[in-house]
Amino acid sequence: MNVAEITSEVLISRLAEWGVDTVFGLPGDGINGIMEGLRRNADKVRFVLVHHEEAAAFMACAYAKATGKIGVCLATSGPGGIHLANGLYDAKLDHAPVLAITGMQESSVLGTNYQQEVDLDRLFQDVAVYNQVVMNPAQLPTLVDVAIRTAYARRGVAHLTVPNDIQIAPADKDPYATVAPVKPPATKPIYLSPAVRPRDADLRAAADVLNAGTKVAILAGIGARGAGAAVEQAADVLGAPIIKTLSGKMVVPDDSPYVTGGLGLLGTAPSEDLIEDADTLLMLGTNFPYTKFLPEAGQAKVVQIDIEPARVGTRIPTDVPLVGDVGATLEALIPLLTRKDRKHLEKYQDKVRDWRDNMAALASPSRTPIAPQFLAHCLDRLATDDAVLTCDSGTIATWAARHWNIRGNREFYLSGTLASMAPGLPYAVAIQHAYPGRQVIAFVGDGGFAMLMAEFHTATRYGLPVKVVINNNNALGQILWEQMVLGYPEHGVRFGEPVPDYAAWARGCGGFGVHIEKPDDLPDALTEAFAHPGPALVDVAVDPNEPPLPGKVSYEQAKKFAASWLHGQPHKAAIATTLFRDKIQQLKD
Ligand SMILES: Cc1ncc(C[n+]2csc(CCOP(=O)(O)OP(=O)(O)O)c2C)c(N)n1
Ligand SMILES: [Mg+2]
Repeated sequence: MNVAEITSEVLISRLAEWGVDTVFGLPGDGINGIMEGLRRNADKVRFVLVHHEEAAAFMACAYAKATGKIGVCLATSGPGGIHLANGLYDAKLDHAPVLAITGMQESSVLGTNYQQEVDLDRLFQDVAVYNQVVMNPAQLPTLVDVAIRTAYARRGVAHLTVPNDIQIAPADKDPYATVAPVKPPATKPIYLSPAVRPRDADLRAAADVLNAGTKVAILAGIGARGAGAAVEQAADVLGAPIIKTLSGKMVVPDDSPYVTGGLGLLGTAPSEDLIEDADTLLMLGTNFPYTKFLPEAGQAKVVQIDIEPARVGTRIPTDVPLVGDVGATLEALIPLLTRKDRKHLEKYQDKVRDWRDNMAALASPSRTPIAPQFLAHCLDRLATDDAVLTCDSGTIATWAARHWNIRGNREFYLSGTLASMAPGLPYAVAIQHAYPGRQVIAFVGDGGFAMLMAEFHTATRYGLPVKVVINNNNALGQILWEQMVLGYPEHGVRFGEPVPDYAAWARGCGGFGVHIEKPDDLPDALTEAFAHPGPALVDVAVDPNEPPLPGKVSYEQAKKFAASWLHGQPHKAAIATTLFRDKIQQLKD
């Protein structure tokens, strides 16, 4: 039997022509026509069935971040679409090109408060850079082309929502009379990114500022990705240490002689010192939000390179804003720079050595309960040189920032600007799907894991050998410390008893699962999990009273911390031992 082509087939086959090979989603009565389009194109586009649409959106976001190609997610009308929202905001805030496709009630009932009727186009008005209801089969495939091109060009979320009747309408149907001179446009599935390089005069002005500086600092963000060699070359000529934002961690290896580590609450003391000390700052592809950790206005001359004109100069008064691709711009800028002596750089290399010694002391295996730093250190030591680490928001991000080292071809992804809980596991599933041969590890909090833990079953169903390592403090650890730093005793942040058996969940899904409480058992458990051919989970009970201390504790922070104690902070003894023991450990080593 010859099956007539339906509009959804045009939608999906156009995605394939754009090079889309995967759609992450979950079916529903609002997208049964689109599912049929996927079924008919199953040889070209794989449908990955998830357990929660939020995870599908995180997966599309991670797929885009890791491959550079558009990530696509699919959800049904009403609740399905609503579930996508958090993952789509993650893509928006981290500038990842994502296409969200949703269903909508039949066009004949729209506006009648029909079952599940939610105006998803209105709901996504804020998150989307392109947002359209498909009203007529004749709009496809053009709207797919415009949506994807816009998502790439504006680095954000495009949304197409398709009513049920349009999804299964004959693809060649144009049911309405057109009014002259209208004719649907014919378009092609192609986008080529422009090469952007600043004007020569602006490059000269930037070079003048950088050449005049005596203490230059570089702050590199994810926008410098792919330009790591040029960033190090600039650091070499300028004798300038490199600070990396957390999102930009993989831009330059952590063992680079120029790197001082991260900045901000989960950064390093040498990076903070450097910012206080610098007379010139070169910002590369970063929109680092924590202005409190940037130089005071007037302290340093600033040159900032960013691809987005509106972003340059939003955080700090910028003397020379350069709009351009970081790699292309540095290539043009470096020949204009004069070489500086090594004094400033060497001072920070000494500080970094001391800082690393302190961090190593905190990662001691002799601390019980297991120190989260020891866990992160073991991960770092035992993972491959091309491992991809995904991470949740929470104290885990601090441990990963400080103890997970970028070396070889390692990569690192997290929800950078939205800083959402729970992306670690869905990110890992999507990245493993994109790179089946690579070691992909999700380093997650117990709070974040519990939110989307069903996606471990997605990994086992698809045979995706992701490794999940839970930094299990049985608490919303990050918030516990935030409350204390505000001067308030903790409240509503510990999960208490009974403690769930996440390892049993992993085994129940058909994967490897183990629960670890003793430091001595940890390296072997990780080794076994990493060697396991399928998905594996290591649930590690870590010390819940281990504070993710900032690189430099300020007097104000210490005072507030003390206030929370006076106001009745529970677990004081355990926390005191932790803090005190750290001091002893640092003094001893
Ligand atoms: C969706 C969402 N809800 C709440 C928060 C606020 N928040 C940030 S970190 C955190 C604690 C996370 O707990 P867990 O995943 O166990 O990590 P931990 O801090 O304990 O290492 C919370 C509640 C958030 N960022 N995202
Ligand atoms: Mg936790």
